[in-house]
Amino acid sequence: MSRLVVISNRVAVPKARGAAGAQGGLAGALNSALKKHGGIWFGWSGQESEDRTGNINLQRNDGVTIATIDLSHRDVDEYYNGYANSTLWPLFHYRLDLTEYERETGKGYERVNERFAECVQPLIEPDDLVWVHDYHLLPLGDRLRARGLKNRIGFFLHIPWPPTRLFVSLPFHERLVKTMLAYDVIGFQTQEWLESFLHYCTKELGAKVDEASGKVICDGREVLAKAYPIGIDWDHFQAQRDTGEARQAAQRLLSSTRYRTAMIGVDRLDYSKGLPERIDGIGRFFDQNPERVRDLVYIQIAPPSREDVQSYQHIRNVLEQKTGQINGARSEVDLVPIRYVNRGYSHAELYGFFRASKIGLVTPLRDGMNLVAKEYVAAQEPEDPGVLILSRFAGAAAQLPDAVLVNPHSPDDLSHAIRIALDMPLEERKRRYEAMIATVRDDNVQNWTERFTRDLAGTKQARG
Ligand code: ADQ
Repeated sequence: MSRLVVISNRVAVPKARGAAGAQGGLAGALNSALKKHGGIWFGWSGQESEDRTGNINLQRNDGVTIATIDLSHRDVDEYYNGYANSTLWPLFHYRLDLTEYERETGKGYERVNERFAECVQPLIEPDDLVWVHDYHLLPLGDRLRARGLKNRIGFFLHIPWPPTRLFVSLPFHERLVKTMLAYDVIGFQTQEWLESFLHYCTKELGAKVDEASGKVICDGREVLAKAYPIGIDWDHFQAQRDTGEARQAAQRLLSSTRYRTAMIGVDRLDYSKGLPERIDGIGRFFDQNPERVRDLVYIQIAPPSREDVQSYQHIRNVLEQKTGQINGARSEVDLVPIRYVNRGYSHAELYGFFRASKIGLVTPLRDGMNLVAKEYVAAQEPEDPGVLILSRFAGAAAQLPDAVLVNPHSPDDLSHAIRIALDMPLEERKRRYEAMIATVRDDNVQNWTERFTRDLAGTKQARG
């Protein structure tokens, strides 16, 4: 079996002791795939330093090598905060209004991708499978090929691929996508993002798509482009159920929301997650159903992210203001309708909170997949499951059509969905839960890793 080399912006270093099973989600799955294949996980350490000697920090753990490099302050500013998070992230989430096009940050992005290639190349052996992750590293495969690497190289995009009409607003879009043709396999979360990518390749690059094999044929190259919907680490998440931490978390929430239905939202504080729109929807529900204000408590867990980027500071202010307005108008001595918690929690605690909440509200304006939706379903009590309200614009909606699907831009739609969820009879809750749980269990992150690496291993090696 070939070794695996995973390359992503950040790496998740396993906890030193008892790492197996201690870590969930994508990080846990990639670490277990790495353990199985043996191999390396390479990325940025998260640290800034001006040292350009090309030092790589190496750490070995259970047959897996974690290799990281530091970046300079300028690199972080231009590549990470700049091009990746102020250009590609908003553009790929359909937010042209927030997208910044700066020549300097584009150059910084190319420079850091070149630096990644330069540093990781000596660590790669001829038979290794190389798996590059996400929008930070779109041109990395091309940079590795330019250095003569003939290995099989795959790429997975965790976020949406935007429609061609939006994507062409990116200066040098053609150059960027042509670099992606250096990969052997390109994976997307859903059929919709895959179709947008194929549309771009055929319309803008004149590529041919072979329907039978799923290959994009362009400039003498053949690339397999396919949807691989990501899932949760089912076993790890289920293992949380019997932990004291999960039970205590559920108990805390239940005892503080007695006689009321707890509705929960858990998100990174990011404008793609539709948080202000969600609060507007909840406000509309209270306006339209004043007699039910006492029936519902909404808990929003949203730790800050990417605080160095201006649009992220803005979203935090907007959210605090909207929450404050509703609480100001609707609170009673014994009731605060919205609890906004500005911090993260462990997976065990989240499990407990999800289980104790009879409604899960997941309403991104646009999302590659959204694992919170799947975690919410996974944490439900089968005999008395809660209701998932899910944005039709999340990748997860394609996999979970039995959720209550909503348009997150419409406060009326959200308000209506909350009312339906509050009043949904047990029989219907069970029917919807049973339809969703099989997908959440079977399309788990281990199967996702397996499907991708199997396809990558199946492609022909040695390209020119
Ligand atoms: P994110 O946008 O970060 O990731 P999402 O799928 O919503 O992704 O959540 C990822 C993980 O973070 C989940 O396991 C969740 O429990 C955890 N998390 C989120 N908010 C949290 C909070 N407040 N406290 C604690 N934990 C929290 C990107 C894409 C997604 C895609 C993932 C995986 O944007 O569309 O699903 O990658 O491919």
